[in-house]
Amino acid sequence: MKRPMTDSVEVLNADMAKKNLGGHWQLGFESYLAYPETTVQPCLWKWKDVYESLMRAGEVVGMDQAERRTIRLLNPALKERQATTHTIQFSFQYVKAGEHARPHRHTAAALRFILKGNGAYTTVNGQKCVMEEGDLILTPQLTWHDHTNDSGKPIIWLDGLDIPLVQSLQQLLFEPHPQEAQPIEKTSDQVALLYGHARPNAAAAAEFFHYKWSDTERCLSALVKTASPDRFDGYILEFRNPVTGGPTMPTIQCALELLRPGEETEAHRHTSTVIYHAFRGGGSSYVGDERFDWQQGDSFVVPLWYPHRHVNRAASEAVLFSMSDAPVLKSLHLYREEPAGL
Ligand code: GTQ
Ligand code: FE2
Repeated sequence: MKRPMTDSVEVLNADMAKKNLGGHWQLGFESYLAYPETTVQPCLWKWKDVYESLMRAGEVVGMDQAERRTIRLLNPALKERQATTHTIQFSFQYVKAGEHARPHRHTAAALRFILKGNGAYTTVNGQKCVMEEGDLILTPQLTWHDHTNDSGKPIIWLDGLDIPLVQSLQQLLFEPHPQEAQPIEKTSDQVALLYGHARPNAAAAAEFFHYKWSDTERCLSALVKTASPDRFDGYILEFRNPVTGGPTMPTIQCALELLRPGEETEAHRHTSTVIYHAFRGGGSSYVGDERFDWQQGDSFVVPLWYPHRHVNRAASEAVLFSMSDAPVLKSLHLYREEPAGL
């Protein structure tokens, strides 16, 4: 090919652009940072605002109008993507007495943590999981799930889904179930018995979906009595897969952090992004330059690499539920953490 008589970087760049080519020299030096940078913003959502919107949705949004009556927390920096963080979508779901949310499945993995109400149930692959406050129920990728509220009372839970991650991998699929409700084959109480210290080999075919608050609470109070807190996270309990000992799900790690009265954690930062929800009590979290004062029902985001620490100045214990994308970072060998001044 003929080169122009007076070639230059500018002429070359312009000619390459016409052929879908680009030179490394066209990148700015801003792409050479010694630390990870995120567009996700620290953000706090107050329960009062969420609850008011949920109650209004209960009046104006029928189950025939929406596959699910959920309200999503939208990160102000991710308005286009309509997501809470770049990896996780956090929502609240409200199911009134007598309502049923029809069965479906999707490649996005989901989890529910029950906040208010009890006695309704989620059916996961034919397994009936009756919900109590503080229970964690998983619907891993492509498991069928529908929600039935025959408890006579309304119920509210939080949903966590890896939708933004699965979407960025261009793998988001959805399929409705052919029936109005899944036939029930067994209960999560029956299945739980198969995952004890004595267990059949069949337990390896993981169908453990239900962590009950009664078990979690016992574990938490034993932890406080027998161990010392983590310097960065207070008393922390991770919800592990009982078969593999690995993360809650391949893309999301769920945990509880308990802060005793007067507890102040030290600041650290990590390459995972965390969404917190105040399940019990209140406190303050310092995230970068922000200070979030939270009460029961509030939620907030700690974006990756932001230094953060938590304080409980109240006279009672505070318990934070958290969801993080750490398993993704770890499996890609991108997880790092370090103490940080704040
Ligand atoms: O309950 O099945 O928050 O499919 C988003 C998508 C909940 C659910 C959400 C869902 C669900
Ligand atoms: Fe779903």
